[in-house]
Amino acid sequence: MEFNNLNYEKEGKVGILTVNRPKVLNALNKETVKEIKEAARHVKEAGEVNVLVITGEGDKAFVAGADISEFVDLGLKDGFDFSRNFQEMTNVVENLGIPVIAMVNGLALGGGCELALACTFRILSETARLGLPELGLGVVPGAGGTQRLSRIIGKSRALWYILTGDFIGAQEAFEMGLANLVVAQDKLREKTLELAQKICTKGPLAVRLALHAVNFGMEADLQTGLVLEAAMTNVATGTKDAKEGIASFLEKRKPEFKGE
Ligand code: CO8
Repeated sequence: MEFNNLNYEKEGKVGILTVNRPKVLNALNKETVKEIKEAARHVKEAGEVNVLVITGEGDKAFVAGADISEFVDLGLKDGFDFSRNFQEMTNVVENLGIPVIAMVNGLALGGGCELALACTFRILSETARLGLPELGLGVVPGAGGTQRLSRIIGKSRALWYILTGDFIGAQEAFEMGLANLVVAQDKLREKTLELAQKICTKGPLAVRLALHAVNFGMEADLQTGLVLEAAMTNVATGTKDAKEGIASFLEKRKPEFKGE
């Protein structure tokens, strides 16, 4: 895949997508948002990787938000489409069908923080900071931030960070369950790939089904979620991967999953 603002590489069954606009701290202009959506769709359709990592170029920023220079001409009716375009990007990432790890190498602000919130996991370098500074610009965190931050850290805490614009340090983020792991900057890639490789040893179809059960079940009431869980379990038990996983256990060997 060739892009103007992204790099894409593969390490085995792990895809690594890097936002590459370091001069503006990897801020997302319209073209980059379009490219992230295209890259995510390609990853989904090609089925070549079992985990996707998203990160930013350099060691200063993951993504410092939407590109503010593109806000200048926004009028009354434009904000809705602008927001929905960013939401499409975060929705595609959240529902990719494979785990997506935000490898947060620095500042993740505004739309960058919202991109990280849509990922399955967030691994932060010790120097990383997250924040939703949009209200200071007179706009709203419109890339899913008002909804996803509240769901992850709770309504009251989310409102605190949205209304104050205070940045959240890496350790603080870990303590409130917003970061899954905090590591030294020079170990960030290694530890992220370690997690990605661990997930790659699991049955890929079961991974996908579990993601669906959690992502969609969480939005429903408990009994509906449990029925969804049972349906996902039923799909899983019919796969060749499940036969292989169970046989490998009984035969005391490692499973060889084919995603079938
Ligand atoms: N957009 C455009 N350019 C940016 C952005 C950005 N978000 N962030 C940084 N840059 C540019 C700077 O303008 C600067 O460019 P130049 O060298 O040409 O002056 C360069 O990157 C380096 O930045 P700084 O010199 O400012 O670096 P500092 O270390 O001094 O400061 C900060 C770093 C604190 C990150 C500072 O750059 C900053 O505050 N940036 C803006 C952060 C921000 O407010 N992000 C949220 C944007 S709004 C958003 O994301 C909304 C998404 C949802 C859609 C909403 C619908 C309306």
